[in-house]
Amino acid sequence: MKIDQPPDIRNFAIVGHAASGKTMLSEAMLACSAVINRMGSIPAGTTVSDYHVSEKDHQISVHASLMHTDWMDKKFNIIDTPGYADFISEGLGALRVGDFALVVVNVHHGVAVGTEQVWKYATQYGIPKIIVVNALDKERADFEPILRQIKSRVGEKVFPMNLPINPGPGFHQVLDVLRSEVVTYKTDQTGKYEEAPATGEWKDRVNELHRELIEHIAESDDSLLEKFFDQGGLSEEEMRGGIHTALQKQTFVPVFCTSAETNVGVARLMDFIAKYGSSPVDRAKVKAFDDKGNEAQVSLTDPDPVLYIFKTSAEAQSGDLSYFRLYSGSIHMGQDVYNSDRKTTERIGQLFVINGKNRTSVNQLTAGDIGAVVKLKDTHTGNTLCGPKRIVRLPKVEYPAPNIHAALKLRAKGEEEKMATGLAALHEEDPTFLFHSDPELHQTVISGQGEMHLQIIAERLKRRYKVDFDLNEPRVPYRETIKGRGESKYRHKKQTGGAGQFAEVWMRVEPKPRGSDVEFTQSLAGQNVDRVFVPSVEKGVQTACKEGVIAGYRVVDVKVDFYDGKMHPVDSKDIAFQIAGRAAFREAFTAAHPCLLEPIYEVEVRVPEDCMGAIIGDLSSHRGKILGMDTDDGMQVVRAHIPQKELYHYSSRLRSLTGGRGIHKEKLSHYEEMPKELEQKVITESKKPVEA
Ligand SMILES: Nc1nc2c(ncn2[C@@H]2O[C@H](COP(=O)(O)OP(=O)(O)OP(=O)(O)O)[C@@H](O)[C@H]2O)c(=O)[nH]1
Ligand SMILES: [Mg+2]
Repeated sequence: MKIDQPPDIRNFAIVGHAASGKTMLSEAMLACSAVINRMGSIPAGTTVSDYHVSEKDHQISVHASLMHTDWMDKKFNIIDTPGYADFISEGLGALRVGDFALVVVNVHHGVAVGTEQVWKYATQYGIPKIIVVNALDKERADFEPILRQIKSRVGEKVFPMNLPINPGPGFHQVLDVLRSEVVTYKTDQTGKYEEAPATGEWKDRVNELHRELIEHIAESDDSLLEKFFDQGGLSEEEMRGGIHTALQKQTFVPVFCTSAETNVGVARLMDFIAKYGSSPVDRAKVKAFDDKGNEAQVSLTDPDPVLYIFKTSAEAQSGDLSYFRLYSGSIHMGQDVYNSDRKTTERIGQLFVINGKNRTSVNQLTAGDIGAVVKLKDTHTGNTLCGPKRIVRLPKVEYPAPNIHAALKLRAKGEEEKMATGLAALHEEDPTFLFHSDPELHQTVISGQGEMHLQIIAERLKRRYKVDFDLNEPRVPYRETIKGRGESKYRHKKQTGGAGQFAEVWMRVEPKPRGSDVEFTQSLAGQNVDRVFVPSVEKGVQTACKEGVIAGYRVVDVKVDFYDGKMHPVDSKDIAFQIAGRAAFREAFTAAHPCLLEPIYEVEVRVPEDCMGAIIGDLSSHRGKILGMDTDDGMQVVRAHIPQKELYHYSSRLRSLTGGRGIHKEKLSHYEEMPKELEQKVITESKKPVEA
């Protein structure tokens, strides 16, 4: 078996805005390199990458897919990622293990929010980017305005490595700037081409661009500049070394133009990746932590294996897989490794290289490579596996917090366990999908990155785990409190049949400041009540507070004082004082001007300038209070307080108000008294009988 050495490996993530053509681009790469005989299509659901049911149904990518192929003696590990912001976790995992990012921009969409997002993440991970402007075969495809737009966003260092000669329907010719050639592609999706020297105006254009390119790469190599002036031009050979370094330093960002659908321009892009693209050697040392949590380094040449698990997939028929990248050493079946996050030892099972749903078993993989292993029992996405001799942990991907929530209500009783198993497995597969069961409000809340995310998760739960349910608006955890003082003298007496019960509890309640919960005190003076009953009364009060008094919500911010009462020498007992304590509290509470509090969230909304009016209007009309505004990285940032009730589906509202360009973060801030008419609605609602 051929072992791929680190300099011969190209690990890259294909990222970009939704529907920019990433999946078709990966498909075209596989066709060029004859992994597949002919290209599949998105409408027919036949691409290698989008093989999951949800991807075929919705005609979008939902999962990151791993593919691999050979090109010019280099092994390409291609990770095609979804463009929808809802599935960002998949792209983050891919960028985490890629050595560079291929950022696809659709000529019709231009640079969009999705593009900016992935750009930011790739920058955070410190990997170079190569831009692909795709769909040049489309009606009215115009390359120059897009190039200008990219330059205005990214900077003048953006440089076209090829130019479309005949953009629009029938597009099949590009000017190869490096080689001064006109490349004519076949339009039968094979990606085959012929080349001829550029002449006339194209020749002039190439010379002009060479000069520009030299300037970009001269930062890494002065001698090139001299040669260029001596010879009046440079060969591809002469530029080669400089390009690789300039790409690493991102003193220039190459741009390619393609039509992924017709496989035009893709082969030469692959040539470029093989010759100049980053290899694991370019990131030979990565940051890690040792077993004491101190910073350490993992080097490509270290003998012990270090693997990062960037994805876990559950495949209905063929079993679960953990996808990993090896940062050092090698790995083979049967090898024992240590999971430094879980602190357990695991034995590596069958190893695979992957093309979409197809797996090819391999004996061994070595440093720099990407593959998959049959899921280990206690190894999860984000974990590091290492050799037992040197324990290290690689930094995990930080996923964005969820921005949408729904309550999951089972249609049939008895499916709770199936549901719990399903939810846990789905979370394992997708760390941005969260769930929790809320005993206070008797609901299971699922949370994710957008409406589409929750929809796809719900479909998967139904299909795979056969549970039937509805998704509803989650119940809001209101709170009950009081605005004034109240008193009660409650007598509990039961003397019919069996042992009697007697207890009398005198109680005072008064408000406490927000966020201070319930404080129970006793100030009994004489001997009217034995002190052994104080805990009983307290228990009764706690029960009442948990159950709520006016609308069934937990009581907070109240001081309760048990100051006197009466007892009976025989009939007074624990249970009697619990009952009296509970009832006395309810009475005193009711007399003390009770009211409801609602949870208020602090939101941070990031939107482009031109959306500010709409965003602020929307927040105000949903009882939001603006706390402040700021600019950051060309975006407007609005901070506001808004009741939780009004946040339901806010992420969808924000997307539609901003054309998908806005994002928000939310966190619970505090509780506040709510408007009277809304309070009344909640109280009335709570009196309705609970549905079976
Ligand atoms: N005309 C034309 N259509 C294209 C091209 N590339 C992709 N498409 C079409 O555009 C649509 C989206 O393509 P995909 O490859 O699924 O795009 P994607 O970026 O992978 O989309 P997501 O993964 O869902 O974000 C599909 O209908 C493709 O057939 C292209 O170069 N030219
Ligand atoms: Mg896709």
